[in-house]
Amino acid sequence: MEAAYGGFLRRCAEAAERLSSLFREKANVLVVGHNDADALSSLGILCGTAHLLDATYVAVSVPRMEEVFADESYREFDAVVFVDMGSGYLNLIGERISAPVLVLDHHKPLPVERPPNVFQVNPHDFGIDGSTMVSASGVTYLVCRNVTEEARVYSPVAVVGALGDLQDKDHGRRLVGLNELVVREAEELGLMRVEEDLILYGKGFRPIHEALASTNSPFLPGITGNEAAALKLVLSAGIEPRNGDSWRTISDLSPEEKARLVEALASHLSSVGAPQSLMSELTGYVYELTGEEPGTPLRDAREYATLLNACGKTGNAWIGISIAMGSRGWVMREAERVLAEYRSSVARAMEFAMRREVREEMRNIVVLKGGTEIDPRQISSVASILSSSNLLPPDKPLVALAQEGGIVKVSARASSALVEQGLDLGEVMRVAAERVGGRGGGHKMAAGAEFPADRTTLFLIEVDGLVGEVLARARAGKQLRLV
Ligand SMILES: [Mn+2]
Repeated sequence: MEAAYGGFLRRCAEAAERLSSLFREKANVLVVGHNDADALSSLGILCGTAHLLDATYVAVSVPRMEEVFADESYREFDAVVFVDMGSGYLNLIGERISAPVLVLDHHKPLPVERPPNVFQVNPHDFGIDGSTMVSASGVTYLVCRNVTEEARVYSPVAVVGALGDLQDKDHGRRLVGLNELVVREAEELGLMRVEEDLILYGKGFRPIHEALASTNSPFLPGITGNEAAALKLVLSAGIEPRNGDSWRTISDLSPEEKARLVEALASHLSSVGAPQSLMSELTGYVYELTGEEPGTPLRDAREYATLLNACGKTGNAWIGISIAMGSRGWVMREAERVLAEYRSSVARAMEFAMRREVREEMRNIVVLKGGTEIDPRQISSVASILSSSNLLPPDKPLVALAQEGGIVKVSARASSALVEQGLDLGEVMRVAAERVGGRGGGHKMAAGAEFPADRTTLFLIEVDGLVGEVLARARAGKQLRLV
């Protein structure tokens, strides 16, 4: 398998050499990342490796690139490493930073000349799809394991980042490509076990009905967010929810009980008109971190990702980075508190998003108008959850908006069917945002943008037009590039 990725892995080794010499020389290194689970995993792996080498570094997590350049403090460092960001900003980085820069990213790079001081590691440069084959945490891991063998302990954290970026798009929600290579290394080290099982949130530590009601990915109509309905479903499946004084968890169920639960869920979902495809998302590959305490959110890689995301999206990135580096104890207790608060605030945002009147259907897109009711830091979670529900027309991408101050933050999602027809939301967001004086970009299926709030209508018209144009031409059988 390694052979197929030879060029890319050699690039990782080259980046590792640069990183090791910076670390060995005790250079003052600034490490910058985004604030989602993949970014915090990447920051954790990189800082953990720096820590192993007793290197000097400062890590920051920022919601957007512009914040890095909001003041001049980045100039005080001997080198800058960007993780999970940077490939879309090579121009800006080259203009502003004169020190050596390392970019470890999986977003599609801009087709621009590479500034001489920037060394980029990006799977797209090697024909490897960065939206399904490897995330930033995987890239960072594949670099760091060349810096020191000891960094291999972070292989499970790399898997967490990939799942945080929803890269489990293969049949059975399996990770493939370079992600699979990392999974295999984690298994060989005895740090991970992969099994096919139910994929429900908190299945190892929550009461069964609570696990069902807290499952957001996929969104289960009538069950997600409704514990009473979930309990009714458990009872209707003939499953005893309690064992004496304590609640049973999904992990406690026998295979036969699990099968009954699946059957009850399937018949519930078909009775509410949910698509059959939903069931196939409920079972699949489960990535278990065997070195973690059973019954904690860190034991399951998808739940671990949710915890990191909660830290990043609530201004508590440092907690997530520390967890990913390996801190436990009181840091873990803080993380669990942040997670609980985050889940209830996302639940409130979802309740708002579910109201029909906040969604508007345009010719080619569906718009969710979050206004100031939805925290811009949570708009991407809300968009992900909503796009996995069956409430939206499958043939139109979702464009979710939230506003803070004079800035609107956008998170857009498209189905894989639309992507197969040629839609590239990252490209659409980039072009539309630039036309209204903002910035955008991302992946084909999931992308984002930001722009001044008074341009909202204009932006939506641009997006609607671009999506319509791409789909019409793709449907006519032609391949084209925007702009
Ligand atoms: Mn990422």
